[in-house]
Amino acid sequence: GVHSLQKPVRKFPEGFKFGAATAAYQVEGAWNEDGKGPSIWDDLTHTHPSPISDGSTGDVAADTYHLWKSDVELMKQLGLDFYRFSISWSRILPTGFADQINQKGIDYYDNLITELLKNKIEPMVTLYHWDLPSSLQKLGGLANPLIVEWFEQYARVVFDKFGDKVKYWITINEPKQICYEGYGSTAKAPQLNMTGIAEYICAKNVLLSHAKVYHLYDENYRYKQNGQIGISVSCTWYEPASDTIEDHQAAEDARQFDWGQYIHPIFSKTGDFPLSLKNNVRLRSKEQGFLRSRLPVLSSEEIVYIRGSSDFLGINSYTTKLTYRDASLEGMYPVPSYMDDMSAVMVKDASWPQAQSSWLQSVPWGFYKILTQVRYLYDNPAVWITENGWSTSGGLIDNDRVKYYRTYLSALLDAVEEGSNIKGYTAWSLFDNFEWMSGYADKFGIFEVDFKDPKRKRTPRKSAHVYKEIIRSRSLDMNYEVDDKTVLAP
Ligand code: PNW
Repeated sequence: GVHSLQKPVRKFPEGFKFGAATAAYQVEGAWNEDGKGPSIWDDLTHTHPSPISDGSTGDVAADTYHLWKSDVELMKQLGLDFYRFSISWSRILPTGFADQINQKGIDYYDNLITELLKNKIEPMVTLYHWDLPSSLQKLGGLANPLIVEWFEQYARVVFDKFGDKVKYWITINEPKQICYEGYGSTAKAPQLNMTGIAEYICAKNVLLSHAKVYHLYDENYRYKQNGQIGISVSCTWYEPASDTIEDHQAAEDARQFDWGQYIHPIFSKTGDFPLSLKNNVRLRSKEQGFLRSRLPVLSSEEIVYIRGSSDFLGINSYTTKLTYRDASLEGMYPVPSYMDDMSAVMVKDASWPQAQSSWLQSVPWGFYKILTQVRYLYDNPAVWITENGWSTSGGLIDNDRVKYYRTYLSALLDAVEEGSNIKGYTAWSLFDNFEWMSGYADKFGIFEVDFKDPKRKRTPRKSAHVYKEIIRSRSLDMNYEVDDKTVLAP
């Protein structure tokens, strides 16, 4: 299609920023060092038998807790404009509450942030990337509405300690993955597995937690710290499997359930959950004998409180799925369930390039469609691509990852040229890391990490060389070549 290689060299707009991302549990290690409290991912990975496919844990991971200084040196050589990482809540507040502040945890992040700034790399900090303090999970975690206050108290400590140096904040990484995968299924901690009920309760609490911390920053910190604060939402493109009206509606429902559920309340003019989500869950709930919709109501005060509560939209985007409607859905999904409420079926297209991760296929035009839809539906908000990347089973000559990055960046430039207000792009990931239930088998790093080496040696893959040149030249040159020998014998 149009997302082609017709122009061999394309320039990024003036001021466009390039970064790379990690998340605390996936890279830090030091799970019980220097006073850190346990999180739900420590608890899950320490269960016997292990639920992680390779039996691994994040106990050591890429050991960035000890290697932060040399890691910043690698980032500098790569030329990063910014580094996106997350703070481990229980590393700085071991009980989850602000009664005990763990100074060694504060020092770790303070050292990292100071070293980044010394090297002219802007820190972009995520407050919550899935590692809830265990104590708060005992109280129900994100199913307890008090999470809003707990999250605010944590954010206060973080803004007080680091807000003079950090100018880009992300409250929450990927509400859908937190709520559906963690509370509606067993795909993530805490494996609550109460679909049809728990992910919707979680959704309301996540939106209110996000809004609370946005308003906290906006009212009490912005005037003196002058930063920006947003949220990162994962956006998959759902393409109708055929040209029937039914399949188009199924794809639209899937988009509204997947990301409209979180973006619409914050970024639309009207606020609140999307209409199709409210209608689908209400009708199904009634048929099933529930006296109220399983989707909690947002009061008019809550709608106003959430609406507009973001300076920018962070988009994490990886892939596309074909979507069709199956009128009967006979026995396909449990009742009640999120999947049954959506009544759409998602499948892969065998012709799309397949990554190591089973859910991930390369579909650059789907990324373009996400960016175009977001521009159209939400009045062209400021967007940061806060994650995008490709997994392999390993190896330094990662030509498929290079191709993925180039074709997705080209699709991004198509959207920018049509008017999308995209401020920056973040590669997931800087390093190979603990890929949740897949352990260390799915490798997303532009730097390889040797997990058998006690020193966790890092080596740049071909994609790191190519990304470095994209950043240096502020442009995308499809013909720029890196010699395999340079990669293999650095
Ligand atoms: C993200 N999808 O999750 C997470 O933020 C990272 O921690 C993780 O390591 C990375 O992607 C790779 O899995 C995803 O809908 C969320 O396709 C959603 C999707 C994919 C990944």
